[in-house]
Amino acid sequence: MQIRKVETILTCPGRNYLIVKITTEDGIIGYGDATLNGREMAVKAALEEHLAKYLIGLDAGRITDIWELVYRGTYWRGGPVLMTALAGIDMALWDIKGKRYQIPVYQMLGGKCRDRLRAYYHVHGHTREALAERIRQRMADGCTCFRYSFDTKDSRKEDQYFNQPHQDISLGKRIEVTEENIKMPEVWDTGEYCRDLIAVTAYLRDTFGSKIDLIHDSHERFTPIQAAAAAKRLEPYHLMFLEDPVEPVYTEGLELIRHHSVTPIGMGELYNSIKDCLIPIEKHLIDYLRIDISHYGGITPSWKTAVMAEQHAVRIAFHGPSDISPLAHAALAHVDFAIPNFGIQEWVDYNEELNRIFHTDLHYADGYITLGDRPGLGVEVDEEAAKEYAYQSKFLPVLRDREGAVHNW
Ligand code: KDG
Ligand code: MG
Repeated sequence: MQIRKVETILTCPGRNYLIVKITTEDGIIGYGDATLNGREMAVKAALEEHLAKYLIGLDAGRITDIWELVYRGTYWRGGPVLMTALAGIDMALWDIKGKRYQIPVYQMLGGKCRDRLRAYYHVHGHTREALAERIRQRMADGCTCFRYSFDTKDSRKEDQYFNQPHQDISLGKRIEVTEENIKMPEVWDTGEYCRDLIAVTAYLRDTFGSKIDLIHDSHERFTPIQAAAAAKRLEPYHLMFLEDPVEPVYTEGLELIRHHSVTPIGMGELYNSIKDCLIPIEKHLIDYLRIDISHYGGITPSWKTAVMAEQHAVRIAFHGPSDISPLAHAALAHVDFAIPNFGIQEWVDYNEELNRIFHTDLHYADGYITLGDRPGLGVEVDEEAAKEYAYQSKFLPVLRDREGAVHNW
């Protein structure tokens, strides 16, 4: 199982995805996801120019040793670019090991703890009625948990509202923009947002009662005291969790939120290492850990962190948006199935192009995800199809407040 080749595949079936492909001397191929949206070329260069040569000739089965080698053996460590590159390598090695021994990754992590994973979808509405309608449509497919977002009443009055290149209204997501739109302003006003957040949440609870669970993502846009106030005011509406209320550096801010409110807290898509979540987990400042398997170094550290979180009654709700590839969704699902403290899984629909490239062993139906028993990650990658979708240079949009100052993303 000596590593012969480490390659990357960059493809854009709608969004850009970076795949790591590792081939062993005996011809086993493993794939991993190394997608970091808006920074694809930086990760690609880290892999091809700086990391690949360390791996050639090593035993692909020594996953932990290779993880340590790349993480701290090569000195520069941490941060989203390097941890995403490492995640791609790590996932590809788990894929190789599973294929070598003909077992799925979840079997190597102790086997399944559950038969299916409860999933949630994003829903967005430019009015609260439109939001409720979107939820009803999804409920018809069996989904019972929603991460809701909305446009503030005031932002709807702004001229550029219906021409927002940075917002995919149907997906309810801020998305990458092309170069010509890079300077287009996206205005943010925390006061308006906070006022509307409480009103929209009350409306949804009133409309749907306890038939659905609700998650709201604040995307680190609050200061700690603003977050504490919002969490307190949201208490009557029983969120499953309030996501990323503050920036990861404000660990004490999480204490402040806890001090004032019992609204459950989810955190983690910006964490890059176990050290980032150590205190939040140990002090039980969070209830759901939302690390991103592709930006956190892969399966190896995510699984270790999940085990640690279990000791503190923190549940895992991996970040699972459309800006990481189905390879990442497969990797996180293998971990989800193998841990007792699984919470819930963020889920997305794949477009036709994506389905042409990635053939996963994951199946969504009636609000739940199931996983088959193909070896490794269980994802077949059609490299010829991937070549048909050339990389497109795209940029993350920027938020500015009403004075024109940069605001948290
Ligand atoms: O590119 C950033 C996205 O991954 C992020 O905005 C999605 O916050 C997100 C979520 O919870 O899915
Ligand atoms: Mg989020």
